[in-house]
Amino acid sequence: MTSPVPPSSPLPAAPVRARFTPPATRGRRTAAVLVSSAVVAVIALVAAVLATFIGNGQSPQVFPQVFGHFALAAFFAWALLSIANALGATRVWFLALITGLASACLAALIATTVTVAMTARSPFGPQAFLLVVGSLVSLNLVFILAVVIAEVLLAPRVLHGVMSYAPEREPRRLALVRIPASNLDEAELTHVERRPVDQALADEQWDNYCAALVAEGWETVEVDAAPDLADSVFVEDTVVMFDDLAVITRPGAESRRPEIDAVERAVRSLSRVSVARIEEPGTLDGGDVLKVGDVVYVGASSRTNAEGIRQLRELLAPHRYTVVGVPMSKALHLKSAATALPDGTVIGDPALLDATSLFPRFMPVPEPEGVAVVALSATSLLMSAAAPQTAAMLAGLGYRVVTVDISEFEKLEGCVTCLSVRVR
Ligand code: CIR
Repeated sequence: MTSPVPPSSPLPAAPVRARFTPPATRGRRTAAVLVSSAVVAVIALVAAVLATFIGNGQSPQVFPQVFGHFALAAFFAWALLSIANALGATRVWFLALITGLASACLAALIATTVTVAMTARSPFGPQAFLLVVGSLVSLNLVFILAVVIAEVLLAPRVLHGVMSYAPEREPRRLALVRIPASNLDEAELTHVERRPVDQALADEQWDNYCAALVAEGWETVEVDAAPDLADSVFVEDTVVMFDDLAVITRPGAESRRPEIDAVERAVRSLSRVSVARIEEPGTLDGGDVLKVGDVVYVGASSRTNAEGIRQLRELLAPHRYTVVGVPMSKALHLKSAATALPDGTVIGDPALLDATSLFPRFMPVPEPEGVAVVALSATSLLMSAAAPQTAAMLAGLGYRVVTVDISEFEKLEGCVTCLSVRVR
């Protein structure tokens, strides 16, 4: 976890894209074509056998006689429709109608020719020919009509259904992290005095932080290292995840803007993620974004401006989230002052918040370092070892509390939340 990776190269600005749908693979398309044709063929087989059974006074002897014939016709119809559907016959109804009709007639003719060849005394005479052709409007009529109707009405739906079928999979729990830079002493400071940082200890603390995530079932995904971007370890500020949507931020501190390119590359490497960006003149730090269920609280801080909040609101409008602006004048970020428990209760330091009344359920914590918790699951929390009273308080509320020492990052105004981004 501590190996240096080459610095990032710039990426072109990406337009806002709609929710990502993975393109259907060739295998999936082939399966969809075969299944949709098979559905049509089976429906026609059943309809034709039933119609013949009813038309012959519901005599059970009819079944063995006609089943073989219609099974053969259905097989040929399936083969012909598979070719037609693979070529796009189901895209428009009249194409489906024409190909359905042609395939059904051809399949019926072939099957009837085979049946006649096996049963008639002179299978290749004019009488046999008339019998075969005439079957299109007699014996095979229901079969042909059933193929046409099913090909027009059902095949496109089945095809689309198979193509877009996505079985529920156990979601992977991914967390983006970024190895500390080698110039931590040059990190931005806003509300605290500069104190020397022990670089080796910081590296060790970061390793332990990542190990704590892994131990709790999170898979860490490392963003390419940026050894000379002092604040790059605080990866939370550069991207915010909303289900499958990754919003690449535009950090409020100029020195932090070069951090985002490698972060964008990392999120683009994840499957099923679409990417949007906060654009100039908007600024937004991920540390100002607190998600509580469907509500997204966004701190209007020295790092996040009104335009940044407006853009985020616009990006999230088509999704299930509501953006609530929170005035922030006493702390670096909203999440430097408040975070949320898995049950949605916001915990924080009232002295650092302009207004606690914005949160429907708010609970003050006894230590400033205790305001930040990372919800590892519905029942467990990660928090700073510097807030033992808060840890005890939250354990008393039934949470399993995992603590990590992040003293070197706290010297840089960082907290447990800002060292990772959970992809959720
Ligand atoms: C900064 O001022 O940007 C960093 N020194 C600290 C960022 C901490 N990020 C966060 O709490 N989300």
